[in-house]
Amino acid sequence: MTQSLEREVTATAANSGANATSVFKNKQGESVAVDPARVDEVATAAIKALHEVIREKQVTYAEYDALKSWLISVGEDGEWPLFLDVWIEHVVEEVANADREGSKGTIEGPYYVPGSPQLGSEGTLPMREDEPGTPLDFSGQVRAVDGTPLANATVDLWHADDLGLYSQFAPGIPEWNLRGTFTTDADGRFMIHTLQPAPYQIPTDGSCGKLIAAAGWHAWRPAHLHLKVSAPGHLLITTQLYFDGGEYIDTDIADAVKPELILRPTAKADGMGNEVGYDFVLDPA
Ligand code: MBD
Ligand code: FE
Repeated sequence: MTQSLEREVTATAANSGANATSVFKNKQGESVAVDPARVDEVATAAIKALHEVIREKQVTYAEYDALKSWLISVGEDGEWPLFLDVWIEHVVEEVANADREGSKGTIEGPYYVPGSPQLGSEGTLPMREDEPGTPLDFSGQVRAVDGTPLANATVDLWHADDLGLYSQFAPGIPEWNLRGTFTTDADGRFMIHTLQPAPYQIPTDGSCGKLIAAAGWHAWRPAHLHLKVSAPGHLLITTQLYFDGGEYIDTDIADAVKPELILRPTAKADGMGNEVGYDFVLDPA
């Protein structure tokens, strides 16, 4: 068996689901108190919306039982983070960031881990010696909405490898592979050396994969870079950047592509891969 086939086999839904669940639990800590009136309002509306679907689609008992088994398996596979981030999060992001003037955000997804290696204003993401992919020089400037460059801003970047796998969520990949934290220089600038990622396929062997297959959908997200950009006194922006003309760019299963987030890399003059620039504008806190 080739190395890549072996990795595809061992990168199971249960494996990445369990990791995504524990990463989320760490982030969440103790659950926050929520106003009962707000729970009543939102939970009542959500349950009512489902009732409407059942009436409109004339859902049968067989279908209700199929839903029940599927929901049970989403929990058993640890795929609640994946399910929610693929099909629900983009609307939460839309509502949360509707009033921002700065750069567009988009969903975080289930695979962010805080605390990646600090690499200064210019550096190379940690990667294996034989890491496959086209080199990409990704540079830019972080600014306030009034145009002031923001020195000491943080640019936290993470992305999948050439097989679409994320370190810490698939076995056999070094801990911080393709994850790093950069700090802008006195002019608000950064320069990141990495590789162009490949499209990402939702694990097909878990309950999310079963839903996708049962519905006849495709299971793919276009190739993307994930970023969190922040600076003191400004709102943190969680976003993703995509590649012009890339596969699935118009049919992202997670519905998280926006026209403002599409990069157009060009070949470097020295023939050493591609380069692209992208600036981030942060709203005041
Ligand atoms: C991903 O890589 C991702 O970014 C999202 C949003 C969901 C699943 C996998
Ligand atoms: Fe992703």
